[in-house]
Amino acid sequence: MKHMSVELMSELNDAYQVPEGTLEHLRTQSWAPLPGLLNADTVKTMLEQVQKYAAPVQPSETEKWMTSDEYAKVLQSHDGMAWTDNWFRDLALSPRLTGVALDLLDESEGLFIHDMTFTKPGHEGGPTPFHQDYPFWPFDRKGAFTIWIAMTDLTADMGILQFMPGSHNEGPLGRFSRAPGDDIRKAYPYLEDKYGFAGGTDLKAGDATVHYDLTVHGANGNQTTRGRAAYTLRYMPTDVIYTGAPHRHFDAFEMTPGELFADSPQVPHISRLSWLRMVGVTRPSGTTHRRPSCCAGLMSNTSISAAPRSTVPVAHDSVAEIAVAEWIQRSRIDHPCLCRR
Ligand SMILES: O=C(O)CCC(=O)C(=O)O
Repeated sequence: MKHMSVELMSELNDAYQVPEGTLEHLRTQSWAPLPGLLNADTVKTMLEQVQKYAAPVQPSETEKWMTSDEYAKVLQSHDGMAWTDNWFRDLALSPRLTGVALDLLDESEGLFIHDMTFTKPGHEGGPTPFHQDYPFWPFDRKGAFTIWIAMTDLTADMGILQFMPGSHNEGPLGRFSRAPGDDIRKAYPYLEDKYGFAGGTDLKAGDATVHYDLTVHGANGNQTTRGRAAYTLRYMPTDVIYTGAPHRHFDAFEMTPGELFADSPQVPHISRLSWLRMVGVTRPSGTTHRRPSCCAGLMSNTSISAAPRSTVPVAHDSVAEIAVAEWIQRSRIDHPCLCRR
């Protein structure tokens, strides 16, 4: 499958300045806005890529609710594109998106784990029942989050994602799916009064929100005639262990319960290296590259010289300084695995 165009890639090499207070907002409110994460041209191309190339989600035995006609009126999805299509891989591992993910993880390294579209059909697309994501995922701990990106201009009456602020502090509340009627509020009627709702307001194409895997979230129905299209990217910390709970996307990784996701060749690592590449700084001479096992044979260990100071754009000086300091301190680099399996 084809890679991203140079023009688009150069835009995705541009840092997104996460608005001040975003991490604090996420930690206290369970979600946060990321206005203008991508520009309208990028999401237009993204929508075209989805429509042209992506296959609809293939639910597994444990997710039969996703195949029902009722569910098709709530959401229609594609997922795992970044595991089959270089275009989506390039997007998910771009400096712009990995930079945001690392800022939200508040770490210098993390993992990219999943991508998925969520289109709520026009002509009375049903509401998305409120739920948490974590109970469906084979993760031994919390910490993953979803970046939900509007693929066109969206208005509130299209059923934009809403969040219960503070609800991630409840811990896992059990499996409530996105199937019509299976709403977490039925089992926990107190949630609505305790937390209320946030989000759900108009978004421009390329605006995004982020929510934790434990955040209780859902959406109203789509009262317009236009489909409400969103693309999501999911990232998580490096210390999460695979539990073996069935899940159509993670099953394909063929992991052993108890294994670190970080050790799976199917799971791309993200690190501040993306930033280093972006600002034109490369490896100091004499250091070697620690390769994930999946890339063995595809790349050779190399010694690369640091780029001349003058290649670092002035606007990114502070970012470059921080990244270089972290890099030298760690004395080794993991890099996103770009090989296909
Ligand atoms: O887009 C929607 O309505 C649901 C999305 C969702 O549940 C998620 O991003 O975790």
